[in-house]
Amino acid sequence: MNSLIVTQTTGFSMTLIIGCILFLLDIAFGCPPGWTTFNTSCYHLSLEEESWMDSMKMCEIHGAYLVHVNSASEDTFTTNLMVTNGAGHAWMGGSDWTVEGMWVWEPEGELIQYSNFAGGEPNNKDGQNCLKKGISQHYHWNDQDCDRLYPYICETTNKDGNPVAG
Ligand SMILES: [Ca+2]
Ligand SMILES: [Ca+2]
Repeated sequence: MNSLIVTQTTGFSMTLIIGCILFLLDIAFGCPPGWTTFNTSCYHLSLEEESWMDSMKMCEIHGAYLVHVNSASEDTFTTNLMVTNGAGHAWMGGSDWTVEGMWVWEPEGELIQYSNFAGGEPNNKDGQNCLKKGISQHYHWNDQDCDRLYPYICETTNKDGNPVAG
């Protein structure tokens, strides 16, 4: 009887250990299910339309942030992600809420270096403070009313910080 309990306990422990190893391997070598790898980050496009604020919150709930597009290649990647998934528009994590005309990546407030605004944008029309891109401006960037509802892209860093193939 005792040996049966020991065997069951050992079996359970082994299952737990193997489960932990697989979990750690997943963290070390790729993005979670439903997330796409690009360079050192994982991305998730949500087709559920939310305000900029709720998009930000949903990303944070999932341990991520509303996407920071820091380069032309990341810009192209995120546009392709939108086109592939049929999202005509998407929120990004930029805003000029704090200082009008000073665009930063939220929530840290890092100044936006690379940008790809459409001609005539950002125009702050009726007080637009939130960053999006969409098909109507050929996926160039635009400042928009933060309460508008759009799909959105969350980004989180790959836990090992290294590019992952595939
Ligand atoms: Ca503005
Ligand atoms: Ca605008």
